[in-house]
Formats: sequence, structure tokens, C-alpha cells
Amino acid sequence: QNRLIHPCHTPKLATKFCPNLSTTLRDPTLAFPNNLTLHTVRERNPAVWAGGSQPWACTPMQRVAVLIPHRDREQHLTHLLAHLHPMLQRQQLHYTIYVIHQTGDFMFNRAKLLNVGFLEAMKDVAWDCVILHDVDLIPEDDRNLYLCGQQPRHLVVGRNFTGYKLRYKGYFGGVTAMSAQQFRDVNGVFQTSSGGGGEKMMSYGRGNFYVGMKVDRPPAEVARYTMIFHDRDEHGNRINNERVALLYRPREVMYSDGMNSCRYKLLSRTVNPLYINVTVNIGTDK
Ligand code: UD2
Ligand code: MN
Repeated sequence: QNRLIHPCHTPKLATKFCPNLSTTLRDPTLAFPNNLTLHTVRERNPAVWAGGSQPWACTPMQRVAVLIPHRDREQHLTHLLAHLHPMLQRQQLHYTIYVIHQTGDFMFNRAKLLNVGFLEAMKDVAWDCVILHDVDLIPEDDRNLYLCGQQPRHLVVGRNFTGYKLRYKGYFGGVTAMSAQQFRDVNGVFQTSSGGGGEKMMSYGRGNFYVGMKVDRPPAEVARYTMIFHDRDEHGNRINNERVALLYRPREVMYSDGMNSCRYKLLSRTVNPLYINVTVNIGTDK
């Protein structure tokens, strides 16, 4: 028995696959009340169990892990969970949300946390698809399906902050969907490009130029996000001035810097109703 599956769930009932487009989609309500608590989010999502859910009426084609790198953004996390859980249930997905929390106050390393998240999530279930998700981006349209495709998918075409326009063609930041196979093929995410945008271009470059992958995006009217306002965190996530140089590193680096070089100390792993929390010390080494 898989401990991530709700004990009342009887998969035998669901003999048919879920339709390509769920019939329960609707326009989500975008509200960000200051006093929202995890407790309230929990009450509003009674069917969520151990960080996720799966549909009762049908069997989805993919199992999806949502990986959220996190430190000191509790309020963002509450709002994200408040929006993601209802949407992912309406999309009739089999999913679990993982929050990968970096301890200490060394430079925040989003890329490395994503590699950790992938490795840790795979210990639970052989997920078919991983969604790499910023904590402050709220999807505005239910039709933006959190599923993987033949190519890596970039789910953010536009944000409220950028007038809902794609910033540049190679943009691959914010929220992306990669099949487990695609993620492994590119050895996860470059860790040395942490702290300032290198990795969002690098992982695109990795897939695009080295392994023959191209990036897909949903239509612009669907791939819309609200970014919750925040100041740039100079200490935690400074702009990496080397990022352009990093882009031109030789392709060999892909095989030496990434998931296979990811060393970390797992400090705790807790199964909460709304997410699985993985707390790690990733040290200073990149
Ligand atoms: C951009 C990208 C992001 C990533 C980053 C460079 C967009 C919309 N986002 O984010 O995907 O490429 O540049 O690394 O293009 N975080 C914390 N605590 C911190 C710092 C970061 O939890 O102290 C996490 C959190 O999930 C956050 C993400 O890292 O959403 C990206 O950091 P950011 O939101 O401070 O930076 P931003 O918006 O420039
Ligand atoms: Mn942000």
C-alpha cells in the first residue's frame, strides 16, 4: 500500500483513463487575503491527503510531483497552496506537492533544491512528471494543465508584472514541466548557476542544444500567472553577474554539474496534509 494514497481510495473503481481535458475546470478566484492560514487552506481542501490527491472517477495518464524550492516565503507558500490544490484537483491529476526547504543563511540555491526535490520525491513514487515551481507564481487559468509532454514545457508565457508577454524566446523560468526521463536526460539542473537567473536559461540551453529537446509552451491566453509582489532578495538570491559566461560553458559541464553532483544533508522529511516538507542543508558548495 502506497502511503501517499488516501486510505479510503479504492483504485479498483477507476477503470477508465481520465479525459484529456477534465470537465471540472473553471475560472479560479484570484484573491490573496493577508490573514489566510494553512489551517483554512486545509479546511477548504478536505480531499487532499499527504500533500496531494488523485481522482476517484478515472485514472490519470501521468503521476505528477510539484517541486517548490523554499526559504522564508511562508505567506507566498500559503497562497500558492490555496490556489494549486483546488486547481490540480479540478484538473483531475494524481499529484503530490513537495516543498524543499533550505536551512541556514548561505546563498539560496534554487537549482540545487530542485535536484534534491527530484531525488527525494522519487523515493516515494516513480513520478512520471515533475513541475518545477516558484513559490510566488499563481496560475490564473485552469486550462494550464500541470502535465508533461514530448518536450519540456514552460508553463509561464506571461505574468501580470510583464504585461502577460513572453520576455524572450529562451525564457524558461518560473514554472516548468519535465518528464522524469527528460529531467534525467539533462542531468537535472545546473547547480553552479544559482542565485540569479543563470539556471533558468541554462536548463533551457541544456535541453534545447544538447539533447535535441525543444521547449513547448501552452497558448498565451492560458499560460498566465500572477506573481505575488516581493522585493528582490539581495542577500538570499543575488543577481549572478557571471550568468552570461555560464551560458557558454562547454556541454561536458552538463554531465558533471547537476543531479549527479548533488550532495546534501537531509535534516527532516515530514508529511503534512498540504505538502511534503523536505528540509535540507545543502552547504555552501554549489
Ligand atoms: C526568477 C525566476 C525563477 C528563477 C530565478 C533565478 C521567474 C518568474 N522566476 O525568479 O524561476 O529562475 O529568477 O534563480 O522568471 N526563493 C525562496 N526564498 C528566497 C529566494 C528564492 O523561497 O529567499 C525561491 C522561491 O520559490 C522563489 C524562487 O526561489 O519564487 C525564485 O526566487 P525569486 O522569486 O526571489 O526570484 P525571481 O522572481 O527573480
Ligand atoms: Mn519571484
